[in-house]
Amino acid sequence: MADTATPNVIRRADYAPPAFLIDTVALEFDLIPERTVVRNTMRVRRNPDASHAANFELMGEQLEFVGATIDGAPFAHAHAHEHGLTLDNVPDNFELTLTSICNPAENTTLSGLYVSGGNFFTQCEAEGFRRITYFLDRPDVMATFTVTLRASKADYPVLLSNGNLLEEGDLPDGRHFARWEDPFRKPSYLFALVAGKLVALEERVKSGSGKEKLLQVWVEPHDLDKTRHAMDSLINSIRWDESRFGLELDLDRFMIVAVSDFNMGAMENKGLNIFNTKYVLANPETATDTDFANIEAVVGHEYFHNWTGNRVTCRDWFQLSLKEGLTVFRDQEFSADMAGGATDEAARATKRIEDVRVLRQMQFAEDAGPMAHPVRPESYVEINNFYTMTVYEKGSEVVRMYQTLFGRDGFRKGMDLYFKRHDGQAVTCDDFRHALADANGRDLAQFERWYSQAGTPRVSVRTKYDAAQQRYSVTLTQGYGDAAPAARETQKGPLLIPFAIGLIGKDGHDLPLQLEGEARVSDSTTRVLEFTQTEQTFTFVNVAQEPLPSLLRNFSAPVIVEYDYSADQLAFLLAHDSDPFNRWEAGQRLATRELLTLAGRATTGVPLQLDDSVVAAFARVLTDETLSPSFRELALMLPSEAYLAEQMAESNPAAVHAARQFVRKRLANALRKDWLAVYKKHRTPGAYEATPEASGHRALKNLALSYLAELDDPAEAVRLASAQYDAANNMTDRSAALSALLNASAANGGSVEAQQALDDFYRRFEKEPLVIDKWFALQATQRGSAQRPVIEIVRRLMAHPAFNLKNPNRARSLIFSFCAANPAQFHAEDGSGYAFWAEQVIALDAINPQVAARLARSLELWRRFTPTLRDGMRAALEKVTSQVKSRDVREIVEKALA
Ligand code: B3K
Ligand code: ZN
Repeated sequence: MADTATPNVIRRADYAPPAFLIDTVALEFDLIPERTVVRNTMRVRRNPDASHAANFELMGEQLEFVGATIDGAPFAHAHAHEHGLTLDNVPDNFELTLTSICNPAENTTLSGLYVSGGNFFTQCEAEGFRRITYFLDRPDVMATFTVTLRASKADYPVLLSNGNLLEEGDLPDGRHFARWEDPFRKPSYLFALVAGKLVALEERVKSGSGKEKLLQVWVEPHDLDKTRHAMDSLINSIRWDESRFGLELDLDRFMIVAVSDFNMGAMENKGLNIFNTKYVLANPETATDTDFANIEAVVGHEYFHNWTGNRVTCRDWFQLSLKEGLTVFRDQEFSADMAGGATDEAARATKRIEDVRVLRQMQFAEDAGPMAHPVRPESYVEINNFYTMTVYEKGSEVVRMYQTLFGRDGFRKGMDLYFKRHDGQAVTCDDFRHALADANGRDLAQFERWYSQAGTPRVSVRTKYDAAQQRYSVTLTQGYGDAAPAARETQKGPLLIPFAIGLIGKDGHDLPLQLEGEARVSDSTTRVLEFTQTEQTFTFVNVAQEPLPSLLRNFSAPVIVEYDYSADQLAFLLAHDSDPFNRWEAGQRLATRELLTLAGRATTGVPLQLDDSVVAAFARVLTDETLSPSFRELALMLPSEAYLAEQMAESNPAAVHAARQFVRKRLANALRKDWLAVYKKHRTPGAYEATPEASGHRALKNLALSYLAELDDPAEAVRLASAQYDAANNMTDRSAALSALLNASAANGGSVEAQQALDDFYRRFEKEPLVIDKWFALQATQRGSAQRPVIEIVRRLMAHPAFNLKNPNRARSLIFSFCAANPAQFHAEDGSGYAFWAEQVIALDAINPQVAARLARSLELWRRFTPTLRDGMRAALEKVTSQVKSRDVREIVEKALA
């Protein structure tokens, strides 16, 4: 890895340790929006483990170089250039002071130091620190930081940075200062500062060893009433990491700061997490149950990074999943434990189902397209493009498989050894795997392939029952089908797949399990088979009746399972499987199969029909009051249009939409009474509670409302939705009612009730940007009709005074919602969606390349669509390619067209 110049393609194989190391950094900031002066004093020495270099190359971007001194004396041989600064012939060990100037006010990229709402914020991961000062901006250079901030006291009364506050005081001319020290060595990407007019909710807690810790959630003054949930989530995260992993908060103070202009969800800067307001601010009137759950998850995620990411960090960015996959796994387990403890399997399954749904819809799609890459990528052009579903979500599945193989205790032993070996270091995914292997006395060489092979593995299953011998054999075969070329190139051999299985008898109960060669029956009725060969047969003995297999229980590996279940067998599993995940899965398989058949018919114009047995299977779930409401909601929700389109040989969003709408209408009309009964039964009168139970009731009730809105005569649904809208004491119910009103009237080109509710919603929440984001998103994702295409509504909203392309949340709420979450409207045959997409990618490219590159990705699967759509998408991609400048967007569109 070169220290400065940015070649086109960066390769993992080229990693080399840095020629110099930086042990300490003292930063001084004179914060002025248009012209911030940064003085950076570093203790530098040659790296004994690297080859000799005469010159010291530092990275820097968009900086004005002022001057350099070495050991206190001016240094003349410093040359600033486009990518940084070169210092000729430096000594072996020296103190270097660099002074430079940057312009936070004009920084619309939201990377580096920038101004948002009149306050200063930073975002350094992955390579933003070089936009603040010249540095060895790579994660394997770790230093201790002292930071002095100076600014106008009236404009920036609060001055924050990482670690502990050493000193603060007044300066002449109405300015003041604060000095912070972070005692832990860290890479530059974890640096942060915040300055401005903010207030904090504070809480003092004692950590496991009895030390007092100060916790703060900093927000703009008018948002202080929306911080309680984030604080509670932080306290729960601290407790959970102590009890589940024995990991304690290491600083005296831990701060969360909310900012409304932010490229992603949040950032784990040491002791000073900076968050998108979306993942901090919540009260019942403004935030939905989903928002509450997301805040808990993201607060947990960033907090857990304090150990998995910060105390032990990545050697280079190819190892990103070392911290992200592991930390996503930890936040998923945290949320599951918060919902269901260690033992309530049904409550835990709700979380598991939601996570798997995201994985399958988004990561599987990524893995089948031009951006397919292994969990540990081999190369990149722009690292910010590799904060992907694969690195995060598939990375989490890879970590989960260790736990599935070794159990919770074995996994914990591995984590303990990992910290014992690597605390304070910058390491690799291999180091993590070795710790897990050594702690459990296992050879995990084959498991390495999960890190180096792209593509979604397919496991096909054949079964055979021998009644005379009472033997049941399960033959598993693994491969990749016709994965994307990038995926094929990386394939080296079979994976170690933990394949969890159960066998179900005719009465619906699990059968006892005993594998051939084993002396006795297993304690559990679920077995994790270690599937390591291309084809492998597992034989169960003493199987008294022909069983129905329950395959890949709890989704024990990120693979696609192929097995020829009949519709009746799926209905049986949906009714009886003891594994709640697979119960849900059976319903999804049943629905997917039916929907794909119907989508195929829709393309040929054959009239659609739905089998009564499918309606009956749904009716059973709907009316089964022994199932938890949240499970029923998940089971009754049809697979998304995006997921279904992805399953077709040629994606046809219009056909998928027609099929899915047909089924929704059919289920609505056939089960009308049941939907109504469920709607009434699961209301949650009284004060709002954010508990999993209450939110389960709301989810099921609002799903029922959305089905009722599909009725041929939606008058009753409109009445219910209007009444719910008016009476709602929480955002979950209010936004669900608004959505039902919009969709109930879509076919007729809109209704008075829907328009009134929309106008009311806007007036009511005009001062709440996060709620106005919902207002934009609801309109962008609504159903359209021939007389009223959604693109027209979206274009009109682009001109709304509240729209602002520079604010990523707002851009996402309107543009991304339409381009990525309204497939039937976005993929209009006339290409109007693609033309809009191209305009917006080009406009965003000039403002914020990271956000533009995300939007650019919504066309990457273009080759899989029907010919007309394919041509339209190619033209739009070509147009964008010819006009954009950023490396971020270029990488995406060039890979898409390659
Ligand atoms: N580590 C950050 C993501 C940074 C993204 C940079 N483009 C948030 C997280 O995963 O916790
Ligand atoms: Zn993370």
